[in-house]
Amino acid sequence: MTASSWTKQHLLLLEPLPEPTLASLAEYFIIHPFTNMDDLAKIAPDIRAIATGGSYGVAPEVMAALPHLEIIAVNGVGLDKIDLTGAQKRHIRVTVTTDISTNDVADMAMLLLLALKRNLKTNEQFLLDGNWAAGKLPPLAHSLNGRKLGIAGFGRIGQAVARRAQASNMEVAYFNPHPREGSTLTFEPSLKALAAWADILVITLPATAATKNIVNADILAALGKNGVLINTARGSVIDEEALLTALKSKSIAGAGLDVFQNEPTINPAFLTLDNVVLQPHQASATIETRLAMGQNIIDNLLAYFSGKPLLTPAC
Ligand code: 8YV
Repeated sequence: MTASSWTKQHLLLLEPLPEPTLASLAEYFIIHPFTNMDDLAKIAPDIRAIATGGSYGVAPEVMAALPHLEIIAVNGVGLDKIDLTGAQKRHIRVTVTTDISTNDVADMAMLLLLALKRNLKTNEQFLLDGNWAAGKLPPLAHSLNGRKLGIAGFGRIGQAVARRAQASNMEVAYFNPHPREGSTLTFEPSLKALAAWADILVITLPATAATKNIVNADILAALGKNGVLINTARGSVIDEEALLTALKSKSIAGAGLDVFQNEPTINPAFLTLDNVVLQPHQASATIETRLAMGQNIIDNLLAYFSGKPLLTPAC
């Protein structure tokens, strides 16, 4: 399809996209970056498509303000900030970037884990402070080799974490609503039992009503004082007050967190801890992956407005 044989539709942009993605998108759509509800009211009747991020989603009032909305293309895989039932009722299609970010997100889980276990932050500070040059040595770190890694949520990302953990010679088991067909790894139907078994608990669960605060004080107590928690899923799956208490009292050893409740204004108590590694929701934020995600958005939108099947529909 060429841009010249195409009638440009109006698209509401709710979250920034990479420049090259925006440039390609602009060949086919009139892009309206969201500013505020008053400005939106002026263009609302024209809008037929939305592009948004997984962590940003679509606010209910924005969806309600768009009478001719037909498709929401999500730059991510998380659907927790989108009213899917409402979309279905209005026959609004929703697409996600299925499987594009899987490996990067799994890499982030391992990065957080290795940074914690191998004292990456404190060792670098030690070097920068001149301690090494002064002939000192930092304390020894901890090995991943032979450790037990439990994965909560065994979809694509959970399985990609498992492959990496096995390559690091770790024992792996998983918690999931059901055993994953074809997997030879140990399925553990109880999250608490998995946490009690594991040295490291990696959360790759989707954010749903059922998983809200699923990692609570009980699970953290089961993980224990040598246990490490890694979260690359969504902040809502962890009871953050319980986690902060566990981290402050050292009743777990540490946490590697890429996601939080109330992003980006996260609970400031996280900033005061010495047993955490924190990232500003960067698991899928590589140039390669974000450009591929952007292309997926464009391809889905073009397919939809050409009457072709969606590439990666969520509904
Ligand atoms: C992105 C995400 O950070 O896939 C998701 O659901 O949360 C991430 O990949 C986000 O969608 C970027 O907008």
